[in-house]
Amino acid sequence: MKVEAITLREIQMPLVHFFETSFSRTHNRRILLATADCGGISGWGECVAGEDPFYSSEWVETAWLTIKHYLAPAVLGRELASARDGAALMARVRGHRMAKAAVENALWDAEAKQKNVPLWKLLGGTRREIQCGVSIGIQDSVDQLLDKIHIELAAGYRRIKLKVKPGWDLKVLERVRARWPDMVLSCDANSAYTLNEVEHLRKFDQFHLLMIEQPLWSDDIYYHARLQRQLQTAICLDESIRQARDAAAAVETGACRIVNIKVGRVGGFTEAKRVHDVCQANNIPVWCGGMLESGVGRAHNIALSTLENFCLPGDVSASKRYWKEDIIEPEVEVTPQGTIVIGDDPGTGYRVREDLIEKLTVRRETIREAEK
Ligand code: OSB
Ligand code: MG
Repeated sequence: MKVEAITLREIQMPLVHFFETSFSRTHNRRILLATADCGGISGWGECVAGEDPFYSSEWVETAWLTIKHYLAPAVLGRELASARDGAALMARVRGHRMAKAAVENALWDAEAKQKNVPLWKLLGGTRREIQCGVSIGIQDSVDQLLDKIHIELAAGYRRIKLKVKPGWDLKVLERVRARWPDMVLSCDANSAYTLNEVEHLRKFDQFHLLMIEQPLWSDDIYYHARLQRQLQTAICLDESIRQARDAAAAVETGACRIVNIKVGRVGGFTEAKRVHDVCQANNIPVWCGGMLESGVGRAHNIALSTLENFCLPGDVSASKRYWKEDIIEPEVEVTPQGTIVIGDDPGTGYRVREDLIEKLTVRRETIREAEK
């Protein structure tokens, strides 16, 4: 597989409903898509970097420049035996994992198409149906939140995750639990607390949450281990796990009992598989996180979720929860039982709607070997 060109596109898509976390509120997504042209086949990848460097240090502009100046030149013109080789060629660049994942995942997509196999099989997946949960952002009122939860439970979703922050936490959880005492519920703080708030965080235990995601600093493992010893609720790490070595350190120190795997956060499918394997070897269940992806990234998350140790419902939900019209066909649909059924079609099993992408594109650039 020879990589002849990498094309970057920025598309803009308004969310059906704003999404608010402890760090920001998003109404409109700027999404960077990367395509890798390899011998007449185009593989697609999505960069999950945000509009701002608030979830992590990466954002759309750094990803664009890093791919253009370093990552695309590292793989262009090279004869790759597999997408995994692409990851190795880009390894010299430190960090910039979301940018790397966009390119590497485009190569995996191309490889699956070239070999005429489903991407999920190429990744080593086994599941034929995956379990879905939803992540519900901070709302303007608790009543609005309760309405949203009601809608998602009626749609069949198997786990509700609520975004929390100081001032939108215990009182909200109390009202939610009062109405649904038994539903599978978790929360995600996106690093909104510190160790000064241990007593406060201990109060979360009364709500019997499946987990509390990333309560402390986004780059921390050690203090999460201290916190985990003082909580009954399982800690799940998201931001802190950037590579398999972090997962190993988290396991060794007892910093979490569950891991959220986001393929963009860890730099691509190759590292995501390694994180999965480290967790599996240590009996740590994992689930697939989301970054408000368009259909391209969503389809990749679905493929990843078929790996064996993805045994908890992921933040992988239907296209229509985010978009009026998604850029893949068919759109991602969730069964009334809250699952996504995995097909046998080659590649992701979803066709990329290039006509629609063309209309949504605000900038585009193709990088070729000659321009190295
Ligand atoms: O922490 O999981 C997170 C969205 C943007 C940034 C960070 C996170 C999220 C979500 C949304 O929780 C998950 C989804 O795509 O539905
Ligand atoms: Mg999270």
